[in-house]
Amino acid sequence: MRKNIVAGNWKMNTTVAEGVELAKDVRASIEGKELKCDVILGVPFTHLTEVVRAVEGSAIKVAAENCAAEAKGAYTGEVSAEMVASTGATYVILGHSERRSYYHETSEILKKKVALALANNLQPIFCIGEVLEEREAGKHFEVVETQVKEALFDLSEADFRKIVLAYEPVWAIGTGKTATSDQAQEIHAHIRSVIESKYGKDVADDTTILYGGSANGGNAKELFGKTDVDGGLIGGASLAADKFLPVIEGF
Ligand code: 3PY
Repeated sequence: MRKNIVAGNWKMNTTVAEGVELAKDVRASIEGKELKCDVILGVPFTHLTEVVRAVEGSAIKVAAENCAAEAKGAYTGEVSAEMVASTGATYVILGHSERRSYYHETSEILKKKVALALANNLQPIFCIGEVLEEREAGKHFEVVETQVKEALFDLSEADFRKIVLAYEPVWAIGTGKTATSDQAQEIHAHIRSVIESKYGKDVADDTTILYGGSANGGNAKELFGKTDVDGGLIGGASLAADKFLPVIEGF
């Protein structure tokens, strides 16, 4: 069954103490409310254990923002999927455009990360999206299609069903620009049709596809109102409970 999800992506923000406070504030803000979506907090590695503890017993789930492409060993500074899972986190954000562009993460690397995440019972929130020049050249459909096919289409149907996709147009990340809800709908529908071509209609219908890129309390309702937009991966607006709550309530 397709789920609605609102996931925060804290990126490289907050100390551990600040992150725990933020997690507690988000928890308090949703307590007793009937939510129409699952809520996930994507937090830095250093925060995972403490944030998992802070949200224990609530409906909130925790995600890492990345994991290593190797299982274990001499990879100084890396954090494996197994380590992430051992904190109690249940999701991992993979392939965010900041990772693809600043850390040169290719589809080949991401494929390994996805496999390790799944092997450790972590659900990938897999990000795809085009840069401005690609959109202006009318290549956005082709770009996201290639990103999905290259990294995910070797998965079995059972494993593909564990993937949450997040469409994040790179030109809308940290720029204050958001895709219009019609632009989001058009490309989400395309992504769903690409999934259908490989895994069939049931899987395509059941796949959660989030929108990301300057989504906030002001535009969430409009975006989430579209048939193929199943929630959001939220950057800046996830860094304060009073800004995140209106997004969570955007359904
Ligand atoms: C943004 O909202 O800017 C994001 O990058 C979310 O991942």
